[in-house]
Amino acid sequence: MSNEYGADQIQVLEGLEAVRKRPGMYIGSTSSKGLHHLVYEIVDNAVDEALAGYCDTIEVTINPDNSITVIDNGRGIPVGINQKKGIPAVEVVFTILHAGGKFGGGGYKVSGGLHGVGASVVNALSEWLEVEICVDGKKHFQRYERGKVMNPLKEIGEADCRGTKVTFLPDKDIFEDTVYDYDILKQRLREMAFLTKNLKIILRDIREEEIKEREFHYAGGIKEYVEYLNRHKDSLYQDIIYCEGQRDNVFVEVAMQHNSTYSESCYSFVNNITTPEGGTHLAGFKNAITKTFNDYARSLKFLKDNEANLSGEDIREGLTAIISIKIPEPQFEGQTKQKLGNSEARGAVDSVVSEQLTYFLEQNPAVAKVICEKSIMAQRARDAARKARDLTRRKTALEGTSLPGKLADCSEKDPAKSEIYIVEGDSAGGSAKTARSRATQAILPLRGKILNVEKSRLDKILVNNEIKAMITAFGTGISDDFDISKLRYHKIIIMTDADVDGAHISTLLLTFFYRFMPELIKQGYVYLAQPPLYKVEKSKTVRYAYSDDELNKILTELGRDGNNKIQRYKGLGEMDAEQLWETTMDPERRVLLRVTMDEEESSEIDVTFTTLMGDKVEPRREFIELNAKYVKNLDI
Ligand code: 28F
Repeated sequence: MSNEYGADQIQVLEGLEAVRKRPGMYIGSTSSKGLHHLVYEIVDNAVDEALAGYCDTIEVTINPDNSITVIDNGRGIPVGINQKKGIPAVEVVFTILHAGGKFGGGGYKVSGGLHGVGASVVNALSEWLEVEICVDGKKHFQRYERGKVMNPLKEIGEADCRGTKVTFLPDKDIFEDTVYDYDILKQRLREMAFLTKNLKIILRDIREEEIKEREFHYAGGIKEYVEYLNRHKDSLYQDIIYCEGQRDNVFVEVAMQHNSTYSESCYSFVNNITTPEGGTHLAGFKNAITKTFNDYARSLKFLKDNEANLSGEDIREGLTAIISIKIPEPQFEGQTKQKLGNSEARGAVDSVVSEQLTYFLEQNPAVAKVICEKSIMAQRARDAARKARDLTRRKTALEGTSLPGKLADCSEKDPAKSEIYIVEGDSAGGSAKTARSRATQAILPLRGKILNVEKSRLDKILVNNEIKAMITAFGTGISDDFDISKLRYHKIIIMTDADVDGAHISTLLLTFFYRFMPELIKQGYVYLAQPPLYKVEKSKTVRYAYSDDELNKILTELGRDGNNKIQRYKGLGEMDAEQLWETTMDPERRVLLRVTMDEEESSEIDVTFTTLMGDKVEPRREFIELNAKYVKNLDI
């Protein structure tokens, strides 16, 4: 290494050494999430170049050694000497920790939208990183190892195009696991492509002989995103309502469309980063649509003078929307730093949406009428639901919290030590009641079909007996009344048959939790029991298999002669109480799958549930057949 690098190098090393010492501070975690984050950091820089208007294609390749190559066709990172540091600008980008690259508790970058932020962090956490820049007909190259410069930037030949290519191998000393997941990258890159219209992102996986490749390119941007999110739902009208504009240095883009379901799916983004907790931009959007639709409904007499205003919830019933803003200096607030705080964002979104939505409604009276009518229906249902709820509240006030009759409660009163099994069918419920450990395990049998909450409004949901039983048993209440501190069991275990119907019932239950008690899932209180598929008997030995693979393994172990008796369990009902205890309920021996959700991926979970539960029969069947994948999507 040449001498002139010496002085700078010391300072540089100090910076990147800090990243290696406390990687979590910079990329959130060193789990799989952090590993994938490295790719997003590099791709972000290429996307910034696209947003600046100089690049239209980004290629991401997962190489056979699990290194990643990202290529863009932008201007190329500048190679000239940076005046302040006295080294090439590209070396500054990769070796000096930029002030902007800070992470809050939730793992979100709080950047000023600067080019190159994050590249040095990726470099610090890579065994090696190589950058190739094509600019002015020349190709330049530099290699780093664990953040250290291995050679002065050098020219390595001619170039007939422009752009930046970065290849890096995540450091095995830093990351728990260094194997990339194609589907995770696919998800995020698709989202990035939706959020940046006209940008083409190609993902390629060349690890296996059979190469995987996807191209994401959406001329319609977030309009196409809304179309995609509604793809398995029945939309109430053809058009996607779209607003775009700039106020106070805030660039605002909104796309929305109503569907025939009763739930709301609004996703907000700031500088292409999702904000699961919303913030000022989302508040501005909600305010704008509430005001605009009420004004419109009044002026066209959909709402009479003596009738109350539509609430925001009424208008957003069945609404899918993407709110995407670009802002120079985003400020994030709240415990997890996921909530946008900039007040100018509220005004900007409100103003752009109010103005353009008013115009749209005037131009499209048929669409406007459909939305007003749907909102008025929602308003009536909400009134009815409130009355039903008041009634149940009054009842509980009078009777105390009377638990449902079907519930066989446990004697333990400490929620942390208590669990409740939600069991499909009366007969299995009976076995479970006999089998259980009374002290800590409560059993709630559910009769027949569970109401599909995707297809029902709140008023209908609240009078459904199975749902009422669950709400009272859990003790938490639902929606706005939900209070996690009142939860009576810290394990809610769904136990259904290991077949397609059982999977369907589990999904109906999960959908209900997800829509009305999402905290149960977010805080990890919901589990799926795993009943065995087979019982294998050989003389005195009894073994249970939970998958076909396991069955094969057991048969091999026991010897594949004619003396194995194999029983296939078609349902929980075929097991007696003792077998049920041994295989599925005994805390010492059972396997439970915890249901979790990643807030950043909530738009995908949403699709998972609607695909299964919505009105369109075909995608549902397809989905149930792909059950294994569904489990994976839910990250169980
Ligand atoms: C594969 C990853 O990182 N692409 C990038 C550029 C372009 C410029 C730039 C990047 C200037 C001084 C910071 C070029 N020409 N892909 C990428 N493309 N960074 S990163 O500038 C970096 C700043 O230091 C660029 C004129 N202005 C900017």
